[in-house]
Amino acid sequence: MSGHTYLLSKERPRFDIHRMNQLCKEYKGYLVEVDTISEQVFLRKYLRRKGYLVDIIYTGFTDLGSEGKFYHIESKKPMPNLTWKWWNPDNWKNEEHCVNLANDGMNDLRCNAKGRYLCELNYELY
Ligand SMILES: [Ca+2]
Ligand SMILES: [Ca+2]
Repeated sequence: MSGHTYLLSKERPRFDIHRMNQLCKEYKGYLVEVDTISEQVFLRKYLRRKGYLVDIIYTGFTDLGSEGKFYHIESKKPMPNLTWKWWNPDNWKNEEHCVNLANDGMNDLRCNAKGRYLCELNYELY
């Protein structure tokens, strides 16, 4: 969205929400906090156009410590009403506490899969 910059990791390391959020902070950002459905649609279209949606793309949302109640790891604000993937969040095997942005909606998944992660900066880089 305007006034914001998004940085997608080149690598697909094993995810660790605290570590990756820390890496985003090195750019004065945080793991992406999708605020509205229009931001979700914007990001989905952008990532799909670039061919990145074949990968897992982790966001900053989690329900660690509050099963079923998703919040943002940095702002601690509740996750807004975004479009979820069909049948999700399903907390599959009671192991899914992080959230990735997929083509067919947000999905909860385990917090240690290998994937990309998206940082959001509250300013324009270019
Ligand atoms: Ca969960
Ligand atoms: Ca799921």
